[in-house]
Amino acid sequence: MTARFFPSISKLTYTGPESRDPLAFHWYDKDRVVLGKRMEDHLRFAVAYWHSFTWPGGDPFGGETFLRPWMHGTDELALARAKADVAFELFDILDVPFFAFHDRDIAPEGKTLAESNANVRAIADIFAKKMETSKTKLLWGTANLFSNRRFMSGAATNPDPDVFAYSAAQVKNVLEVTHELGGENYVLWGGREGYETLLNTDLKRELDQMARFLNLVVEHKHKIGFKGTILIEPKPQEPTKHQYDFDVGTVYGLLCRAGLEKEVKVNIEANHATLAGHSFEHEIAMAAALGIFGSIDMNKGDAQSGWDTDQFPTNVEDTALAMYEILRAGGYTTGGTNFDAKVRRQSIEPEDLVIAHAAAMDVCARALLIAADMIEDGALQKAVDERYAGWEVPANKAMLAADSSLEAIAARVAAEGLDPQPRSGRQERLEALVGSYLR
Ligand code: XLS
Ligand code: NI
Ligand code: NI
Repeated sequence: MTARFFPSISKLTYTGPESRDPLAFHWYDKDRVVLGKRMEDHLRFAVAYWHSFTWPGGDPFGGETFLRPWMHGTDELALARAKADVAFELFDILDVPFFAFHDRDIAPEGKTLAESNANVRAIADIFAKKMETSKTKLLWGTANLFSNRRFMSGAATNPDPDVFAYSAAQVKNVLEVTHELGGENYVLWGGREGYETLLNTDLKRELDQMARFLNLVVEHKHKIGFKGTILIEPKPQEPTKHQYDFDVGTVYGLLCRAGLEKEVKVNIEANHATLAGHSFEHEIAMAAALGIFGSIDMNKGDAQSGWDTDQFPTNVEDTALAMYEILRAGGYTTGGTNFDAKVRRQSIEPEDLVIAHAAAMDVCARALLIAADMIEDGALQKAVDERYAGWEVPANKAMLAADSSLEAIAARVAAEGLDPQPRSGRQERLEALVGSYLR
């Protein structure tokens, strides 16, 4: 393969909203200060290794379309090294601060776990070397516990204890590699942690296995001194019919059951929210309300198809509503905006990969500016504050205190002759207000 995969494309720069050059930023102006913070530090963009460098462009009806040079050859480790070169070339062109990977994205699977782990380490060493001079850091690492056929009945929730053990050993390796590379988070996405049919499933046993597995991961995190955040990525189904980490609310229940609601947070993916029957902003707001908001997998689904199409975001209004919730949650700490998104299988040119990311970064940047306006103007928050103002009255607040009782409350209703009068929820007025920030 050629020394460079994107020979005619140099580092993208900000050219302003007037320019129509697709190989430039029109809204993402990384040093622009928004609400007291640089745009780059707000958005913390990451490129996903799997979609951009490992996925060959197949679909259920046909195979590879991309014919990437690093996917063809016999020396698998040499190909993985070539892939790493291309990855850092793209990171540099996009000027992104982060990337994310699964162990199986970056290095070939060996004949034994020891061999596979050694392959992962060999490529991680190459990453470490590249990261000495590159600005791009690791947002998160994760173990692929779903592709190999050994995981067909789950990883931590497999009926076979040997698979539980194998999964634990694999996570140990990737967690350690993530730590050594200075990763800011470690992700667990349980694609096969669920069931196909209840007829062959011991639900309680599988939930217990999952809870213990999560605790093992957290215990090891502390043992090795990893300061990053452990994140669970909710998804309702696909590949399994039902996944235990269905949505943010369900994950919170699992965490409480495992005693980990203060230890583990969530990585929320837009397309997964849609599949669960929620809006993206609902999932973010729910996570914030429960104190488990961590990071974002940014993408979008297709309104007409009910699966995880992982498209790059293009809708500014939807993204602005998500950004508004992220800002209300206080923004990211260790999290970031990871493009868990892939170009369509007909987009076979190298520049398609660059343009997809650049355009998506612009959508997010524009959305951030709109969301910042919403925050700064304060009219939305004011409307919410007014709606709940009654709860600031001491006698009302007292109803929520531990020493209140149904008798006391009932006595007060009788004594004061309370007769609640409904007030408008003013939804259209607030939607119009949101429209005004989009102008
Ligand atoms: C799949 C998930 C996956 C996770 C990482 O639907 O989004 O890509 O982000 O395992
Ligand atoms: Ni994802
Ligand atoms: Ni996904």
